[in-house]
Formats: sequence, C-alpha cells, structure tokens
Amino acid sequence: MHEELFKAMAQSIIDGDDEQAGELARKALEMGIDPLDAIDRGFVPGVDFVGDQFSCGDAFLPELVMAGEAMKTAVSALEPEMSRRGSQREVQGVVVLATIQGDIHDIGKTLVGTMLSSSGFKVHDMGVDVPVANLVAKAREVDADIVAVSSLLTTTMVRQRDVVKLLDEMGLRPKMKVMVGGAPVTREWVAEIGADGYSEDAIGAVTVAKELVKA
Ligand code: B1M
Repeated sequence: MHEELFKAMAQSIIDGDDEQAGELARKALEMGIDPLDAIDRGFVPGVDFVGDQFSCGDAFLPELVMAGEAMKTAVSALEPEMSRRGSQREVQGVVVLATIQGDIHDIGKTLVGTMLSSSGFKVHDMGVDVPVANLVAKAREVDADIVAVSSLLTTTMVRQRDVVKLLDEMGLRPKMKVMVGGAPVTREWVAEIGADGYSEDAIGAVTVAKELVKA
C-alpha cells in the first residue's frame, strides 16, 4: 500500500526538492498515513540513498545539504501530527537531549525528541554541536533521568564515552542513565563505553527510555 507515494517521497529527497517533500508529507497526512511510516518508508530511503552516493563519491556536499534540507521540511510537516498522536499526559521522566560537539546532524535527534515528548517525557533539547560539559551541566540543573546523546559521525561518537565518564566522575550515575544513538552506534559500542541504553530508531528510543526510568 502507498508504495508509489513512498517512492515519490524518496525521490523528492534525492532531488533535494524541499517544496515537493513538504507537499508529499502533507498529502500523507491527508491520506491518514502514520507520520512515522512516511518517514521510515518514504523519506529515509531517499536520504540513505544520497548518503550512500556521497560515501562512494557519486554525490557531493551540495547534494547532501539539499537532501538534508528537504528531509527537514518533510519531518517538520509531519511532527505536529506525531506530537498530537502521543496521548500520554503523565510525565514519564526528564530527558536532556543533544547532538554532541562537532556534529550538526539534527534530523534523527529531533525525531527522537519529538517521539519522547509525545510519549510523555519532558525533553530538554539542547540542539546540535553541544559540548559534553554543557550537556552534563544541563542534566544536573534539571535533575535529568536520562541523558540522551546522538552522534552521526564516527569522529563524534567517541564523545558519547566522555559523557558517560563525566557523569561517573561527578557521581551522577547510576541514578542518571545514558542513552546513545545515531547511525554509527552499535550494541558493541554501547557495551564498550558502558552506556545504559541504545536504540536504532526513534520508536525504539521511547521503549528504551521507558525501561531506563523504571530500572
Ligand atoms: Co552528513 N554524514 N555530513 N550531513 N549525512 C552522514 C552521517 C554520512 C554517514 C554520509 C556518508 O558518508 N554515507 C557521513 C558520516 C561518515 C562517518 O562518520 N562514518 C557524513 C559526513 C561525512 C558528513 C560531513 C563530514 C560531510 C562534509 O562536510 N564533508 C558533514 C559533517 C558536518 C558535521 O556534523 N560537523 C556532514 C553534513 C551533513 C549535512 C549538514 C549536509 C546534512 C545534515 C542536515 C541536518 O541534520 N540538519 C547531512 C546528512 C543529511 C547526512 C545523511 C545523508 C542523512 C542523515 C539523516 O538525517 N538521516 C547521513 C547518511 C545516512 O545516515 N544515510 C550523513 C535521517 C535520520 C532520520 O536518521 O539521523 O540516522 P538518523 O537518525 C535515526 C537513528 O540513527 C536514530 O533514530 C533516528 C530516527 O529513526 N537516532 C537515535 C539518532 N539519534 C539517536 C539518539 C538516540 C536514539 C536513537 O538516543 C539518544
């Protein structure tokens, strides 16, 4: 079902056509398609394609930038509906979320934040390129239950380890849990740095966060 629409969504990202991406996102909502399905089955295959082209030298930075912009337009058109669908009102826990220093990829991180908020978490989204010390200071200020760190680059992923270390040094763990994510993050990495939780996607992040606040 909806395969043609999903294909057109992917193509709009490959073309870096943000107007078309936004229009298709709105069309999906009118058709009653789950916004997360639109993202995962429609837009993400497009951005993954551009990413693969980039890594093998068949696409260049401008294409990556345009795909990112189109992706952001699509996701922001879908976000209000994602939030509306979240029905839980009781606060599940407090999360401080950021893309770590050196990294400006914000699409996946923002999606994770939207899903957590719409599932009842109070989310302090600090944005991108956030130094480890600022993230930890904010976590202490708001007495966070979870410090959520997104990294899309292998070069910035290493800072997830620094977050764990600093929280340990400040005696804020194990009370405060560390959840990590982003494309290069693997289960093995999570075990290696001693983080408390990890998810491959935004839906999974909600499940993991719920488990972490209960632990
Ligand atoms: Co960049 N980039 N990029 N980029 N970019 C990647 C990540 C890359 C894999 C592309 C490639 O070469 N195949 C590659 C990294 C290689 C590596 O480190 N191994 C790369 C590179 C190299 C770069 C630059 C260095 C390029 C350059 O300048 N030469 C540069 C770095 C800039 C910087 O950060 N300092 C750069 C820049 C950019 C743009 C700005 C152009 C743009 C980002 C726009 C933006 O975010 N506003 C961009 C884009 C668009 C990508 C790709 C194509 C797509 C990322 C994306 O938005 N995916 C990406 C390749 C790819 O991933 N296919 C690539 C869609 C999003 C929904 O998925 O972000 O994975 P994702 O988030 C998912 C999950 O990972 C998970 O849930 C999300 C939702 O399902 N998740 C979490 C994410 N965070 C989580 C946290 C959690 C839990 C789950 O808990 C805390």
